[in-house]
Amino acid sequence: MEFSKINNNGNLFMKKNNCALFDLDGVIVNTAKYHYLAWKKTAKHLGYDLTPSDNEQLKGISRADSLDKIIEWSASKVSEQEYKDLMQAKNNDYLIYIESISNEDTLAGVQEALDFLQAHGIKIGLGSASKNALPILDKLNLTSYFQTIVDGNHVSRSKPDPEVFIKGCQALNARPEQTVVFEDATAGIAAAKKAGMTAVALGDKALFHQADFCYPDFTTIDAKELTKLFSINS
Ligand code: B16
Ligand code: MG
Repeated sequence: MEFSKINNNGNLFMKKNNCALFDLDGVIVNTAKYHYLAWKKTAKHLGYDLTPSDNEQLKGISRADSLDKIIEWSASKVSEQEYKDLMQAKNNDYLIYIESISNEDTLAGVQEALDFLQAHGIKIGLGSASKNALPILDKLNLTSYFQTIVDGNHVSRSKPDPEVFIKGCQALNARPEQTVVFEDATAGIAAAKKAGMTAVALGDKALFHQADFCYPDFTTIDAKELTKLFSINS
């Protein structure tokens, strides 16, 4: 998004977006489906049938916050030890699902977008709730695009708290109002807006009331759209 501002000297100047923060699960790679399958098993263990609509509320939030919600929905009582075991079991199941992912699993259009942004000098960072973000990026062979990686190991508050995006923006020495966030979760869009950033949603428009822009996926965010989003001179 391009902003026109009058500076202290009364001159007109243009502010361009120069920083891109990417969510991981559901934006770069469809690991969201594996989180869903693993949580569905946890929920079943607690006697609850997790639905796709429940799952929308789990997207983008931390592992512990996700388990808390499932325990609440299933009206279960779990001991401290059982809680730890459920967390571990879910992650073990998830790790099995993602074991065989490779560069071919990168969602269509993502690598082209990363190439375009990199070629145009846009700072690129990752802002993910996942504690498994780094091994996933490595498997996709995308790690080198990211000048900073902020993930679930670096934050104490889960999306919709803006912490993950604020940290990413700071690490890149960028300004929130010049940062564009790509997200697939309503919690992530809320976090981006709280951080004062431009929020771009990937998915069904009906889900994202707070987003500044919404696209079905990265195949529709081509060079022309990126040029607009970052006000790049072509
Ligand atoms: P992990 P994102 C999030 O990643 C997922 O959307 C969410 O479903 C998951 O619970 C969370 O990471 C924690 O993941 O269990 O791997 O630490 O969308 O913020 O990239
Ligand atoms: Mg996501």
